[in-house]
Amino acid sequence: MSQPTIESILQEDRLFPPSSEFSSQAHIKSLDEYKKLSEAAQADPEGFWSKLAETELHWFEKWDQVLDWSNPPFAKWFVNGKINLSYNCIDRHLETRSDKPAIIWEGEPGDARIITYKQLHTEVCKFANVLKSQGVKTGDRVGIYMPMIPEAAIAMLACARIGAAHSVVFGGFSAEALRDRLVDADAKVVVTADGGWRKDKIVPLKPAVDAALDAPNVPVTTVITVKRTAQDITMAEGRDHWWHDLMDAASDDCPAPALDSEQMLFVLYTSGSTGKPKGVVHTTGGYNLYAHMTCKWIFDLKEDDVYWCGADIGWITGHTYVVYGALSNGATTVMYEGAPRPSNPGAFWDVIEKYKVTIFYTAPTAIRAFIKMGDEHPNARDLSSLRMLGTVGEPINPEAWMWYHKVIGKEKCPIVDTWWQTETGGVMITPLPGATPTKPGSATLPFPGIQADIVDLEGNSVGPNDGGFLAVRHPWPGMMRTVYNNPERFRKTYWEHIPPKDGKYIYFAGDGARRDADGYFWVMGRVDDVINTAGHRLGTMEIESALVSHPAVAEAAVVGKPDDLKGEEVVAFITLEGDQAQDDALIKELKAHVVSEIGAIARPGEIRFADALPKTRSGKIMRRLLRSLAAGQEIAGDTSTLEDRSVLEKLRGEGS
Ligand code: 6R9
Repeated sequence: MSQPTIESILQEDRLFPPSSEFSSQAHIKSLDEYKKLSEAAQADPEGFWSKLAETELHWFEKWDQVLDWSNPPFAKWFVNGKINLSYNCIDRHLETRSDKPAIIWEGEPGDARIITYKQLHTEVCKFANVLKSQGVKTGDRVGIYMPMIPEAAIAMLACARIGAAHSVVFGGFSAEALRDRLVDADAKVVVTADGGWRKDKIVPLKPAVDAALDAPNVPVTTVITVKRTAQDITMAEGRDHWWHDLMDAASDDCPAPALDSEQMLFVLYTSGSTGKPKGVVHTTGGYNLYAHMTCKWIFDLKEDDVYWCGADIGWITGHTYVVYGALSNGATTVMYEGAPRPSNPGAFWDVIEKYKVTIFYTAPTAIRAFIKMGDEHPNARDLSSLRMLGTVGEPINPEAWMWYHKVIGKEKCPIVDTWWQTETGGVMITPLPGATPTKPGSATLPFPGIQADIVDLEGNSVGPNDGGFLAVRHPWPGMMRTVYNNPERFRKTYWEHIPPKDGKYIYFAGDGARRDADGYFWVMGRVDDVINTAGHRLGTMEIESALVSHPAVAEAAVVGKPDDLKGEEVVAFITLEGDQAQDDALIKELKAHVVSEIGAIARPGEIRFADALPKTRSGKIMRRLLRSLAAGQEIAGDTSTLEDRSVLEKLRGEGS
């Protein structure tokens, strides 16, 4: 096992065509069919998407214009169309699927619930009425800070139903991180739970909400709490309500209103290379279509599938592929609260066996952890229900791909390695399982309608096998619309690294990639100061700000270091104020400080003390050098811009 090294990916030349058995039953049955679709979409993108919007979704009123790109980079899709995402995910299925399981939920302690489409309709209507009774209106923002329980999906769908934008904050984020996001999104209401179960322990969520709200600038006036773990919590009179009390009193009559296609659907925060996390804004109609089509074709969704996307709803993958894409297609989606843990390392395989899961979608970091835990766990379960597999979140190393293929897929399940981002709304580069021959480590080809390319900084396409920047040349319905309250940041981050040429705007994804002679994309990882650790995106700046907010720290520089399990691990180089003792106690304290500022996902694996950090003459920290040092590599490349070479000598001495 090794982390995704460029060497192992460059040596990869195996090809795995889909079986004829799989292809013959698939939505898209051959590479030829894929190519025809892609060519049609390339020739007339608007025609391609509008035809699908018409046939695949319910609209209360049709649009006047498919795409308004007159004010780039601000796109509008299905202009003046009227739609309701919750209607498309629930109401329209009631006639034919009312008793079909919409959500199969398994709690970590072994409790379980199956919620049919009819029941989901009742719950979502009631909670939409609860939100209204708390003063939530179309256009307002609602914070959601919850474990993986059905109420999380119900809360999201209820917001979508009334046109309030949700802002889901991953339950692993700290109170501080939650506060930042609630303030930025200007949320009035927060939906939470007393706690959630993870690795046999209670994650205390409501206490974190209390701490987050304990500041004068937080706009939240109402907290709604689901009772999940039943430990003692405090309830603030007037502000805090139990979910079950409000639900008991709520009517289940809440017809879905016709909302504008561009109604803000959600704000989801994600890390970038500068400043605080940015609120990625998605809107209703285009996102609905993109989530629906990608979920349908990439997972080859059929009526009888039991589909399990293992992501947490705190991430975009949970939004698009646990909730919206799956339900819009009328599928049965599995939600699992827990994680593999010492008391049950085979927890995931139990879920697959118990519910006869047919489609399983997870992250390479999880696959590498499964490999480490041992083949005996999957081998002891009946996984024969599986018919296809997927991965997302980071490049998958061919070794992990082969293990997934053999040990989980028994060499019969196509694997889709899906490249995409919070910003893109849905998958952008991916195999279609019945059509695309796969190569371990490659996300293969763009989804039909996606004009992905690899370019230099002038926006010119680079040649086969040349490295470059992953970019998209034409808008797509699932694209983010802006950064919440910060349109300039949207423009700068995504549309100006490659300057528009002749009025043509190119979306800059922030990833480096190459394309081989077959046109297959090989994504190499971020080209900016974003660390991808265990499939989670973290900005180096965010962690650095957390570190320097500790009184002992003068300066901090954070880099990623290759890691077998997580892909990358956080390594921090710091200089201290005054004559602080450089000892283990301080290291422990600083790690805990980062956890309380951001969350456990950001805990540095390593903190190294330095007398000074390597800087250019203009004062910029040379992270490239620190990355090499952290990885234990020789310093390659130019160091002539380094202001003080002795800094490097010293760091090298300490690092070895
Ligand atoms: C969906 C999601 C996005 C970043 C992206 C890239 C990395 C995601 C990948 C992949 C290689 C894949 N990434 N999928 N890299 N192959 N199949 O993960 O969204 O959390 O916003 O992260 O993740 O670096 O730019 P998000």
